Amino acid sequence: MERIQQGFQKRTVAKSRGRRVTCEDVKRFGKNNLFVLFTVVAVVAGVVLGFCLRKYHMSYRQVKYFSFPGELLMRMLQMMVMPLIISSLVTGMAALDSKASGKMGLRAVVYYTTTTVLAVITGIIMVLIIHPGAGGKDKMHREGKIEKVHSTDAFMDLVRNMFPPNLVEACFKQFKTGYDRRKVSRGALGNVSHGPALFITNVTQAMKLLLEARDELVPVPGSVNSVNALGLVVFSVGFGLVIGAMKEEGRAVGEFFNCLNEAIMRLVSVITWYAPVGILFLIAGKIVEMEDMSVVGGQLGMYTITVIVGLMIHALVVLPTLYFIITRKNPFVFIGGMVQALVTALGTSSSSATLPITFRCLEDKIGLDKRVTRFVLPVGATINMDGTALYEALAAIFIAQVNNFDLNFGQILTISITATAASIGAAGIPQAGLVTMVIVLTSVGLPTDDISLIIAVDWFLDRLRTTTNVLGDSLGAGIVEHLSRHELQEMDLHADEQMKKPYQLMSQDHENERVLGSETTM
Ligand code: 7O9
Repeated sequence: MERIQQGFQKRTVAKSRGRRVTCEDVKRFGKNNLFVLFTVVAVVAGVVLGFCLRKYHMSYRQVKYFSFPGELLMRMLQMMVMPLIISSLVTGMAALDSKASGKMGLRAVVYYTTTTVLAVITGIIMVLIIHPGAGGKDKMHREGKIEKVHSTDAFMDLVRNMFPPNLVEACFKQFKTGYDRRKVSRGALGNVSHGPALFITNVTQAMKLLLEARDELVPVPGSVNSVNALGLVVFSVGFGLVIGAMKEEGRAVGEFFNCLNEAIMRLVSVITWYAPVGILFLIAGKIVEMEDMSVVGGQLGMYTITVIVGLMIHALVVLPTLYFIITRKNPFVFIGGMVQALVTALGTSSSSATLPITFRCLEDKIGLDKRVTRFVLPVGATINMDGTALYEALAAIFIAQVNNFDLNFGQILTISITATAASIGAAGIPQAGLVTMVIVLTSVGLPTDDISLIIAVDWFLDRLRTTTNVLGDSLGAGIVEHLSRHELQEMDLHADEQMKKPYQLMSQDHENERVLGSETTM
């Protein structure tokens, strides 16, 4: 009981401000802020360096060599993601009893859907007000080829990916329906596929069948090389719940995953020291590499501005207001603590690669309860993508505008629903970026080839979407923690009666050690 109270005190003390200030505190504050400063300086330096180097017109090879330190950061972060999501979800679920996890899960899901719908509405309002598509598409630049996708197949792939038949394979492969051209004959004898009909009685009939045979695209199973995050999340949640329910029997495995999680987080704190360098080169490399931006004039320029304004309104007005209404705390203090994760999202343009840094910011800087972050963050990173939802709805309406295609209310509603669904399912759909956009466009009969009009700016807008996605996940964790505070306190108080408690105690004991650990790594 004493240890539990100590743990509880540690957390409340860490959270409260204006307490006795020790020399240690000042040092830690200085270091933390120095670090944020480093990260912000890295972005500015990256942009400046990138623009300075552009005039040297580097070759492709030189650009790749130049971005190497950035590539290394991406690789290091991605290396952490898989063990991190598995261990955090398993321990996060095991540490909660089924009632608490059910309630917390419900709150998280309500938050995800509300914010995604709000994001879509913001995007639609912005694109309707600014109307960036006025003037047609004839003079616009096109880039890339758009693959055709069948929405039903993409949806089935999503569901298939939730249940990977082989967990090891799920760590590097996703199921993706491919298409094959096959001769299919639909003769007088009914639907006959794959080869000659069984009852061909004469040559004329055979000839007729052959003439009527035509090529048809048939779906065939295939796969792409990318982590099947959705499958791993589904498995880890289920596994964690079962371990929690097994009480004493499941303790050993639970402690194993807890230790794994702590170890990974220590590795992450080592990586964070390298992050500013990596971010600098990621950003500079991208700026050196980018095509001449002269294509971004006219409608495409207006479109870019519309997306930026929409994302800013969502990230700096809608989400903070929601946070303030629910928790009555200053959202900008929260966002201030997240700077490092937000900058990493900007640099990497991947919310999953940013996940390790998001964890660190939320647990160490903002001091959220680990039982909440471990559960809410990986799920949020997989299904909550406000920026992506806003972007897809906005892009679809922009494409309608450049085609002078008048959308009625029903069609706008269809776009909202498909954009929401696409952002939720993105992680489960292989090569999601374009595929989800194609699905949104086909839902209202817009030409999918016109995605090539917006590809030129996608790399840039992707970075902003990712930052919004990470912010949405983080504020969500803050809101869910606030709403679940009573259950968490109750669990703290009754901890000694529960078998699962040792995980929490361990993690709280390590909390301080880790901060010290990360200081010594400097
Ligand atoms: C953006 F959390 C993890 F680690 F479990 C996790 C791992 C992988 C979560 C998600 C994924 C994943 O594969 N996500 C994914 C996201 C896959 C395809 C597309 C997207 C959408 O990405 C965003 C966008 O393009 O708008 C954005 N780049 O948030 O990462």
